[in-house]
Parts: sequence; structure tokens; C-alpha cells
Amino acid sequence: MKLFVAPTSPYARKTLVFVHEKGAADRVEVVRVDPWSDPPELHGVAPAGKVPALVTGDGALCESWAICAYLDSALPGPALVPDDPAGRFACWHLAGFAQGLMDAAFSAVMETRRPANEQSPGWIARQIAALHRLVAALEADAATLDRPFDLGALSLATALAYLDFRHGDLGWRQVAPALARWQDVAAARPSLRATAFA
Ligand SMILES: N[C@@H](CCC(=O)N[C@@H](CS)C(=O)NCC(=O)O)C(=O)O
Repeated sequence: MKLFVAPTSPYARKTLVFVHEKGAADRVEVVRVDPWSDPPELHGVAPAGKVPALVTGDGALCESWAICAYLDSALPGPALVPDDPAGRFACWHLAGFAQGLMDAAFSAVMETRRPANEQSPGWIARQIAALHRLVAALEADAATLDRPFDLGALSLATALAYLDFRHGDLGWRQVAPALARWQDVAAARPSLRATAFA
């Protein structure tokens, strides 16, 4: 299998962390591309032109959560999407919040990359407001994070690492100390250390 990634993409990093947590890094060929330069090899498998994209014997897959869900059964290693209904709900609940956090954080960064006269301060403020709401909700529920490091947890750890990487100025650690403590433990895992943003 081939996994197209970019070194600063939180969505791509989520899939890389997932592969490492499965203990299956040797089963996936990682192809680094710059999606913003429109590489034909990426467009050939992922017409949307986004990373991550996974090429499998069954065909190509896009969307980080779909790639992880597919890899959970396609790769050996521990199940990272729980089978039991309660565990499964908790996993997808957290994965959804983490995706929202990534979307808000990434979208705010992308807006600042546009030419100055095309940027919308209102749009950036809307994304940052969503980010703060998500961090507050996660902090309020931090006690529930004491659970297996499944797809939901690794998605959250990757999203929070992206906040540290791109939004350190927002001070999320100060307003969410329990979440920050959880993140410090998660960030020390070999899967997170092996996939740092570059
Ligand atoms: N919802 C997608 C988001 C993927 C995404 O936005 N990837 C960015 C990099 S972080 C990208 O490749 N953007 C290129 C583009 O929009 O042209 C996922 O979860 O995989």
C-alpha cells in the first residue's frame, strides 16, 4: 500500500500515527508530496488533490478517517476502532471533535496564507472561536480521556500537536490544563515521536 502524505498536514499525520500504532509501518510505503504544487501522481489517485490518500489493492481512498477505518482491518495489529458499542461511540465521538479541531485550526492557517487583500478576519475569527469551544468542551470532559489509545484518542493527540505547531500563541494549554497533561503523555508515544511535523 502507498500512503501519500505531506510533512505539515495534520490529517496525513493522523494516518501515519495510526499505522505506527498498528505496528505496521513496514507494510505501508509513505510517499511525501506537496499537494499545493498539484503533483500529477497525487491527482492520479486523489482527484481532490488532498493528502492523505491511500492506494490499496482494492483501489484508492481519500479522507483521513476513512483511510484509518480501512487500515484497521487491512493491517495486522491491535484494533484501533473498538467493536463494542460504547467503546465505538466514544471513539468516533472523539474522532469527530478532533477532526473539527483540525479543520478549524487548519482553515485559520490557510486563510492567513492568502494574499493580504483576500483574507477574511471574520473567517479566521470564526475558526478560532470554534477551536476555543472545542478545547473547552474537551477540557470539561478530560476525565473521559482515560481510555485506550484508539482512533479517537490518536486523532485528538494529532490535532492538539497541530495546535502546538501552528497556534501556540492561542494559549490553549493555559485554559485546558487537564487536556494539556493528557497531550504531554500522548506526545511521548513512539507513534507521535516518529511522525513529528517537519
Ligand atoms: N478532510 C480531509 C482534509 C484533507 C486536507 O485538507 N488536506 C490538505 C493538507 S493538510 C490538502 O491536501 N490540501 C490541498 C488542497 O486543498 O488543495 C481529511 O480528513 O483527510
